[in-house]
Amino acid sequence: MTNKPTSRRAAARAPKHSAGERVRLAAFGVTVLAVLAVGGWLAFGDFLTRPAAAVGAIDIQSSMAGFTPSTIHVKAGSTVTLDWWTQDAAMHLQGGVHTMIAPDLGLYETLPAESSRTINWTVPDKPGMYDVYCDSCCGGKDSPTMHGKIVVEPASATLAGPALG
Ligand SMILES: [Cu+2]
Repeated sequence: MTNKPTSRRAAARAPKHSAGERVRLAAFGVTVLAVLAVGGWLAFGDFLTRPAAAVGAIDIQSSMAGFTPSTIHVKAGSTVTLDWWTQDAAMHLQGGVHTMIAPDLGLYETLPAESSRTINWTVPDKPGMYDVYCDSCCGGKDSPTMHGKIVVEPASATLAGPALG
């Protein structure tokens, strides 16, 4: 006398997805991929489309959010290369440009809409922390958002941030 309860129980336990469940699982997978793709594009879109910075240069973006990064470190007396770029359209910018103004450091530069430019700048031998601002968009000098900092380190110092010198 034989019975086979084991195989019957195994069959009952085996996962069996109905067609409806398979469609729901597939839809879930597609949704997850779509969310990841959109999130990735939002997070990294700028990196994919922006111009590549030259090796050793300081990459600076101007946008409606101000300068990115908002603080840079440079060495007193050194000559640094700033790779400055923006994706903003001219209609958002006074005179069609972003500006980079640091009166104490002798900086007064302009950047046309949707462009990039390289500035070779000899940092004055004046260690300290200086204000830099854009005066041609989003409220300009009066808007805290449009201000950044340039930290001029003594020539002998070890630089803390992204820097050159
Ligand atoms: Cu600006």
